Amino acid sequence: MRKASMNIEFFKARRRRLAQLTPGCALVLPAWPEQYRNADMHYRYRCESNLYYMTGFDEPECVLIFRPGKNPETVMFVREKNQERETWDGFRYGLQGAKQVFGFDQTYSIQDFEKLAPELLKGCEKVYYTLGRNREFDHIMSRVLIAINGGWRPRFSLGLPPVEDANSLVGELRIRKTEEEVESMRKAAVISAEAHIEMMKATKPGVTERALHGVFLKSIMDRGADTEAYFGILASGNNATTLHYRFNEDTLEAGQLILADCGAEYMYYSGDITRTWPVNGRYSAPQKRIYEKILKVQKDCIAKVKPGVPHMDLQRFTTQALTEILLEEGLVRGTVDEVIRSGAQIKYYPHGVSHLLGLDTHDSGALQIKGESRAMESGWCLTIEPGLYFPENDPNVPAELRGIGIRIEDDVLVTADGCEVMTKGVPKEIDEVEALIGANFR
Ligand SMILES: [Mn+2]
Repeated sequence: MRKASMNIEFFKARRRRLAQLTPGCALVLPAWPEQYRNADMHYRYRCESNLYYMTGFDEPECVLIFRPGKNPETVMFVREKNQERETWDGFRYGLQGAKQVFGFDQTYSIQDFEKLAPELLKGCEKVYYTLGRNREFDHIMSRVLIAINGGWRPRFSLGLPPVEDANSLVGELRIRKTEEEVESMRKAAVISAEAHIEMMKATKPGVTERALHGVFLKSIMDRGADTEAYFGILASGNNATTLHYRFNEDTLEAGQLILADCGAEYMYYSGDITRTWPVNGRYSAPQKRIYEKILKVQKDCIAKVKPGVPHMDLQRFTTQALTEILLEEGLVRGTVDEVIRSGAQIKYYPHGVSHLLGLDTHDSGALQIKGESRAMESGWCLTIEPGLYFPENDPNVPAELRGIGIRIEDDVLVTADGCEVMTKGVPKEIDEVEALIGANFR
């Protein structure tokens, strides 16, 4: 028997909060489809985060129908017990087990979803369902929605019920982390930080990007992480100027920097850290100069995180500060305002400085409301990750900077009067980083 990952009362409390927001409505959340290679090889199944957030249930092939104020209120469609399938794929709770362990009001077989769902959704003022994320289930859901009021024929049908986006609704809860979520976030952050230190210690010329990725995976799994939160980026030299470099197939050379963007997933919560360090243990003069400037921008940006500050201010600030660096280094011309107006800095700073972090590495929750940037609130978890990237084939880049890509990323929790850097365990000061490189070989 598997055990639920968090106290079931936490998930019940979330459903009570959602019920207050949506009386008379219904929420439909399907699991992700399972992934196969060659229709035969199985991958690890990763539960859908909204469904997990509302239930704590992490099996594939299930659907939640939550009907605030109705009886039964929490209805789960799950896989039935099946001895043969469990021999191959492992334990499943089944209808009885799911109901008992997770405190659902009613469970049905997933096989009966399409038959029973229209009746359960009938009379609900509004159905929260996210279209376009799960194409397979969209087809089922469109048939269910049409069936609720008796089909599509105008003479007999009352028409479709109003449908609104479930991800936005649940995102409004997910954006503020509760104390028990923060515990898992901190753990994911600490594990990720320690694994980055292990990668630094295992760095020397001749080691491969892949081998460092392996060091990261071993380090996080040794410390209780389920897996990595996203496919780790191990980008040496010019590879770091590819933002989502994923080949991880080169060998580290003396004189290069290695950019590692890796995070652990712990109890389904993400860490997300980037550090950039010298392969031979010493930053060259130009590498050091750019690194120190970006590090200052990153620390100044972290200092701006507090409740009430519009999240977009972080982007505005880093765009301004990184553009100043580009001007100092001769990569763009004009005044800061002229450069930003023309967008010339985007070539070297092409990404956002911060995203929400939680059950998903790019977590749910609205950062804008009606086109306006939203003010940060205590309980938000986000990344702070400025960077600059100078491709080696860009003739506009001064020769000494070509092939340098640097990003420094930490995970912060917004507190009552500022923020807590959850990933502070991994050094980013130059002397501290240099002291760790290659420590395994000394
Ligand atoms: Mn990130």
